Amino acid sequence: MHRLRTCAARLRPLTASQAAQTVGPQRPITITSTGGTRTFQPIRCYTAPVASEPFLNGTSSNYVEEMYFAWLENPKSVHKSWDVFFRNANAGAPPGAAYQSPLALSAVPQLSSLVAAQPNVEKLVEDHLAVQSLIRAYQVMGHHNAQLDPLGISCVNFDDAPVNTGFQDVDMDVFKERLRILTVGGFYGLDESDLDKVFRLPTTTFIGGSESALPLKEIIRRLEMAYCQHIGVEFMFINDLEQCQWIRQKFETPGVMQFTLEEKRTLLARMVRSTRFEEFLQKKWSAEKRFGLEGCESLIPALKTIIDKSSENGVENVIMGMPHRGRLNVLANVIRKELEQIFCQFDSKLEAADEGSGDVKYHLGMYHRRINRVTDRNITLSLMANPSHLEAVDPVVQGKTKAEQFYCGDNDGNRVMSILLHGDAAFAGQGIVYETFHLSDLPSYTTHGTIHVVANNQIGFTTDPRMARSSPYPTDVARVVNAPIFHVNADDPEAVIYVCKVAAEWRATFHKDVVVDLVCYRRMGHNEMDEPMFTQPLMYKQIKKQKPVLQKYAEKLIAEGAVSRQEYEEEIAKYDKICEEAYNRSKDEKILHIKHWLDSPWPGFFTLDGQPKSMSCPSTGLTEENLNHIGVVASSVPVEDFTIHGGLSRILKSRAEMVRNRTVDWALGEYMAFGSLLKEGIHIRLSGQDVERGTFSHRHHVLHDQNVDKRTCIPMNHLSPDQAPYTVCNSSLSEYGVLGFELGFAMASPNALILWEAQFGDFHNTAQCIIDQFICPGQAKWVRQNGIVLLLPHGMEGMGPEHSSARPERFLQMCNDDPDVMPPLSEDFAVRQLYDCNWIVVNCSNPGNYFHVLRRQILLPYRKPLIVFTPKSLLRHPEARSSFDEMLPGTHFQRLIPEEGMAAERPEEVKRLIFCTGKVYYELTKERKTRGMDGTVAIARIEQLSPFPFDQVKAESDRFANADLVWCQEEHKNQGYYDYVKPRIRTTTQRAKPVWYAGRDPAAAPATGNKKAHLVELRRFLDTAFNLDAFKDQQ
Ligand SMILES: Cc1ncc(C[n+]2csc(CCOP(=O)(O)OP(=O)(O)O)c2C)c(N)n1
Repeated sequence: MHRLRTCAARLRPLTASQAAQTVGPQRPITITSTGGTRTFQPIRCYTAPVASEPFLNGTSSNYVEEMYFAWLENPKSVHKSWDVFFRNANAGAPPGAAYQSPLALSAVPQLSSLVAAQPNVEKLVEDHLAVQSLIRAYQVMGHHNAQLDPLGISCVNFDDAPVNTGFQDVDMDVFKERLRILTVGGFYGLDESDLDKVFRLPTTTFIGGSESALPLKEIIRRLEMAYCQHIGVEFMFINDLEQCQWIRQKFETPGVMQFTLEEKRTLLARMVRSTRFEEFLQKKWSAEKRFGLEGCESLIPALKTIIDKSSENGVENVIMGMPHRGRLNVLANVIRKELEQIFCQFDSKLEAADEGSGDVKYHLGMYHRRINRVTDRNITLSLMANPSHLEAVDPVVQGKTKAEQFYCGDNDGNRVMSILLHGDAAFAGQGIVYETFHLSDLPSYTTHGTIHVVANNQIGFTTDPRMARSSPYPTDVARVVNAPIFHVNADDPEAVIYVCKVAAEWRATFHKDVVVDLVCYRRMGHNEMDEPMFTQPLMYKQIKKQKPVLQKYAEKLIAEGAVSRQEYEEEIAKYDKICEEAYNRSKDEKILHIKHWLDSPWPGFFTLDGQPKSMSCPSTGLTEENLNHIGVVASSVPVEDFTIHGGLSRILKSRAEMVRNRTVDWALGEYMAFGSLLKEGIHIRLSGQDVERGTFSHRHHVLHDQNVDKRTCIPMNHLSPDQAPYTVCNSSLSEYGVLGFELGFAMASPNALILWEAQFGDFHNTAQCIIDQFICPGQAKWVRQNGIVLLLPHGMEGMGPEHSSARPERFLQMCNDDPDVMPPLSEDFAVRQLYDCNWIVVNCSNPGNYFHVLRRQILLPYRKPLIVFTPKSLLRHPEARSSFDEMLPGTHFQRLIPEEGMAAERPEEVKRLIFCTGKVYYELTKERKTRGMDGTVAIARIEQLSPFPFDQVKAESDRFANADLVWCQEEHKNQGYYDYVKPRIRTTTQRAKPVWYAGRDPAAAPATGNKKAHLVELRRFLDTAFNLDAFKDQQ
């Protein structure tokens, strides 16, 4: 079989794309229509294919392949000219020499015995090849000629002589013109005289239905019907024959787009709801922004069809993400949020309940479980809350979907799925779309197929597509993952719901992404207050003439007799009444509750009022036995006949040694935290670039058999039979996408520890949007807690401006604790303070404290994001170790590690108290020792930077009452922690003492690229830190 494929492949001519030699820029083309003049970029045009045989071209390959397979089975089953050709090719004839025309055959003595020519066979073969090519041309390029634009002013083919589309009676001139466009100039030798000839249909088409041969005229008509009406199917780039065949069957089979009366009436009713909802809002709140759906009303039946069909296929949970456009309509008519809850969002007089700062109405999320009326099955629908930042929610939806699949054991995505909606400009422009697509087929990130729906209103705010993208369609990004793209004219609701059905079936069949491109228009401006005529005057003149789609569809059904005018009007009146009644009820609402807009409830985690069940955190320590057990697993290979790398054996041995000595290094401390939580039934997922081994080769959570390819072992999953599963996964090289994904994963359940590790801390800035828009303010905007953990390697180690700083200043600047107010101290101060903060920022100086903070993350009675600045050189620093004693029952995370050395013995004699955080502590203690200042300088480590340990900092400065106060950091003065800690330390002393600075000078870059300069800077700030006169002249 393999040989057969290779041989066929050798015979196959190059495809157009393989043969492409130049992709030359072309002049933009101007199209004039009744609606005005628009200019478009031309599509990329490839040069003519280079065939390996003179008569072969890119589109005849399937035919030749079929012939070849038939010949292999029985050489007599094909025409003799093919027989000769295949024999010669198999005998190794070079390209161009294998084919012998019948005349030449007789002239070549050594082949003369093989065949004798038949006069018209060559023409017959050529004509069949031409028909085959024609069919293929429609399959490949037909979408360029489909009538996709409801306004009729755009033409994706960008040709200045657009052909009439949808012709049914074949006019040879039109046909030639069509072929010229479809085949980039080729005409295949077919002529008018061929139109009535009957041709056998290849197996790569379904236009014949039950017939295997058709007259050319009918072939063309059927191809036109399948590919050049209101649906443009873009799929021939998919490199899977079965998938291509599946799509061909769905769109080519005659009569495939039939709807029952019932379906048409349901569709009309859905169009009524979609249209009248916007009209109702416009009538009641004409001066309010709502980003209405006018011009793309068929989005609502589109989504409902996808959901119905998916529910029919067994899906029980649909997670959706979408931008502003039509969001309220989707909430009302797809998710079925109570209308009064939506309407009261428009009431500016309503007071907000004090649950956070809230968000505008077209960003809020929603969760709803209900019965799907079409399938009569339960379905849970959620729309994720999102920020204004377009497409940022995409990976979040995927992560949440993956988590829901994980928790219900849905390994193939049969029960849980995601739908992502996009605007055309954002889909083409935002890189996160690409990052999200690239997660779609990765084992630890796949959600087994997402259905993407693009509300392609052919404009982005004020920008035309020709300025918004360099690709013909806004959807081209989907081609990278071989997702089929169904373009559809949104003014044809039946075509829309047909492609949506096919999209849902595609997902259910292949578990891969698919795109529905709803080509529509935007009746109003970008929002209802906006004037579109400033920038798109001709387009909007056309839009003003455009009959609304509901009206068009209703007239069609009335003309067909599917509904009467009276029934249609009753349907409208019925929905208007529903809206009016809800509007009246909405006036009874007195308070706006954001919690009504929760997209991810955590049943059972909070009290019924949504409060934490306690305000305390138990000890995060473990028994000696438990520590030992996890330590043993961490230093062993729990499967038999598994050969690990020699270097790793040494690492495991040294771990075993540490366990015997009752100590942990960084990696082992992390192991203890993860292992114990897993044993307590908490799922752990650690994701990021190269996290399995660890960027710094310290972790080694996945062992690789050195003798068997791809054989791996995760010891953490061998802890105990009833443990929770551990997922550790190397991610794609993405920060924005992967962090968004993990954030979404963490939303699904509070009973899991989800960690994202940046390769180096500074790389988090390519995911800044997820941090700024979701992690930092998520709870305040959407009353939604999240316990995600960010591990950000950080430290000035002479590695240059990059790879050094995780930018602590940025995280700290976004903390919501007040620098100037000393919070009231109480017994549960530490837990309360954590409850009130927007996120927790820590820099642990030893593995024991890291262990505790990870465990605390789960043992707290609520969830907050945790930002951990993690070390690099400390991973192997001999002093950065912790004893089991610091991790036993009764021990806790230390927010501040006070001075415990010689200075603590006579605190009154201490002249200086240095506060610091993280790795610089080790540099300070070394320097202090060298200078013999252990008794005069105290050093306290602030391990939890935010919320700031006001109480413990105060206790420490009170203890060393005669000392001056210094903040020492290795970062530059305008970076790091200084600006954050200084006012807070001053608050603890009631501003009685100044807080001096010892650290690097202000700088633009986070670190120098020069190792020597790095060391000089270090020396300088250490000198300052220990020079007791350093600040005298500043006093
Ligand atoms: C990341 C980001 N950049 C810019 C904006 C500002 N903005 C809001 S809507 C919009 C146009 C979006 O166009 P499109 O994606 O086609 O959706 P439409 O509004 O046309 O439905 C822009 C630029 C934004 N919200 N997000």
